[in-house]
Amino acid sequence: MSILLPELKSSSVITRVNAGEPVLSARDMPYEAECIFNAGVVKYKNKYVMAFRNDYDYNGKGGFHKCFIGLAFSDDGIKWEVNKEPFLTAADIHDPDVTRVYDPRLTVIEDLCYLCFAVDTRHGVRGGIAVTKDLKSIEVLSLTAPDNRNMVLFPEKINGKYIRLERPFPVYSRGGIDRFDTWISFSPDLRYWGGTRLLLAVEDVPYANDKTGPGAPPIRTKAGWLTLFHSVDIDWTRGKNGWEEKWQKRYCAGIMLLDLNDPSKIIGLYKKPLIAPETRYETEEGYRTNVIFPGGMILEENGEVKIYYGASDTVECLAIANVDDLIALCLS
Ligand code: BMA
Repeated sequence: MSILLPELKSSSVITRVNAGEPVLSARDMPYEAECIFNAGVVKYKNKYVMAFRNDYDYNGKGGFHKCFIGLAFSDDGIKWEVNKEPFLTAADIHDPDVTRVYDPRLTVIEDLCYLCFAVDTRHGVRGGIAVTKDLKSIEVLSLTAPDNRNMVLFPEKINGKYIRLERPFPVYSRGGIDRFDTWISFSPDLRYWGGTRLLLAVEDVPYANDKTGPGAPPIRTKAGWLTLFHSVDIDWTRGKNGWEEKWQKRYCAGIMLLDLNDPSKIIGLYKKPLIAPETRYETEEGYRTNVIFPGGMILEENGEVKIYYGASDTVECLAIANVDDLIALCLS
């Protein structure tokens, strides 16, 4: 197959903080760590809080034996102090079927901090939702049926319902290949979910041919819910990249606007990537190259938007943009 989408560039409204150097990586960790990435970030109790994934103990064959979720705190969203202990391990889920926990996303709703995460189990991949008041102990509220992950919660109820975005993996019905889309579901209590609808299909994104999935929890703006997602294109001519024998996918960050009162309606979608892999950390170094995986977005009072993303499944990076520029892209 020929190269389908050779040239993808980040939008010029984006500026990479620290000239693209990571804001958090394995060298900042107080414990054994190899890959620090795919973080969720919120402001909670006057601090920036980051929950990140730590994969370590490489198995020599394209994977890691161990993985947990760690926590870091910051006063400015740029310099981070890491908690000495892991925040959430597979054992903390108290389900013997769970083997790994990863890809955290954080949302504050009415003064409580919610954590969405993925778990690998012996019977499939599931998406979890947990709540914490103190960022020490957590209560797991729900786990989806397999296979599902990449869940994010909206920061407020809409029409009396909690809302989440999610990414099931329907392998039979989409032709036996990756062809995975972003869905939206509703809940009265964060435990029971329904009303599920398709939100963003692969074919809706001009630069994707493989999958789309939720990125950071959406943020409220006057124009609509500003919503990041990840998009994936695959090219079978891509060969060895990073540490793996073969890695033929590319992940970009995309952006769209959802209707404030009915977020199952897309009211604007930028037709090109917001962030495409370009820097050394994003394209050359790391475990898997060419992966931008956005998981946190914060709107500051001055209109600056901080976008946190995992780069190459190895480090955590930060880009900034102005909220009006992001809205304009979605409506262009
Ligand atoms: C996805 C998830 C992410 C990861 C990405 C790229 O399917 O596993 O955690 O960042 O692949 O490897």
